[in-house]
Amino acid sequence: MLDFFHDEEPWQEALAPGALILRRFVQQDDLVLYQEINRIAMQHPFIHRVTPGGFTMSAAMTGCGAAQWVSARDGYLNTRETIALNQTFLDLAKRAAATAGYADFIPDSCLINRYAVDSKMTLHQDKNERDLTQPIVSISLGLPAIFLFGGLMRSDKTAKVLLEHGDVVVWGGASRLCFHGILPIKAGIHPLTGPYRFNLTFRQAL
Ligand code: MD3
Ligand code: FE
Repeated sequence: MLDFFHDEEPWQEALAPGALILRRFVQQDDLVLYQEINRIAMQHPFIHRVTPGGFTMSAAMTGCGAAQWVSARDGYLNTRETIALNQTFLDLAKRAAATAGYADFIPDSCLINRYAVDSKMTLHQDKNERDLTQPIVSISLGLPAIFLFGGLMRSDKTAKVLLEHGDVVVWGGASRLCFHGILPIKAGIHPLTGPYRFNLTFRQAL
C-alpha cells in the first residue's frame, strides 16, 4: 500500500559480514503480502511446532513452497499439500537477495512465523537447509521485534536489532550460521496486522 503520510524512503544497514538490513524494502507491498499470508493460512493453518527439547513453540508457523520445516531432527518435509510460492513472493525475495549481492538466490520455500504478544524465538541456528551457501531472506510485518544476533557459538555475545514493519534482512556468507532469536513481542496493535508480528523467511531448503 502506498501511503504518503507514513511511507519512508528505504535505506540500508550493514549488520555483519554477509548480513544486510534493507529497511522498509517491502513497505509498499505490505497489503499484498498480508493478504497472501492469510490466503495461505486458510489452506494451511498456523500450527505450533515442538522443539527438539519437547517445548511447544510460542510462535505459530505455516508456509508455502516445496517443503515445510518440521523440526531440527526431521528438517524439511513436505507434510501438507504444496502451496506454490507465488510470483510476488519470489520477485521480492530475489530482488532483496540481489541487492545484497546474492544474484543467484533460488528460494524454493517460504516459512511464515506468526508472533502474538509475548511470543518469542529462542536463540538457534538455521542449518537444516541443504545448501548453506544460499542466503536466507527474511521479511518483517506488523508489530516490531527485538532481534538477537549472535555468533557461531550459542555462548557468543548477542547484539540487539529492532526489526520493524516492512524491513527485510538478507543473511548469507559469514552470517548464515550465526545464532539468532527474537525477544518476547511487546503488546501493541499494528494498523495492518493487529496484535501480531509476521516473519517470512525465503529459503532454498531442498
Ligand atoms: C540469521 N525467524 O524462522 S528472521 C526462523 O523473526 C527465524 O521469525 C526469526 O529465525 C523471526 O528461523 C528471525 C531473521 C533470520 C532468519 C534466518 C537466519 C535471521 C537469520 C539465518 C541465519 C542467520
Ligand atoms: Fe532462524
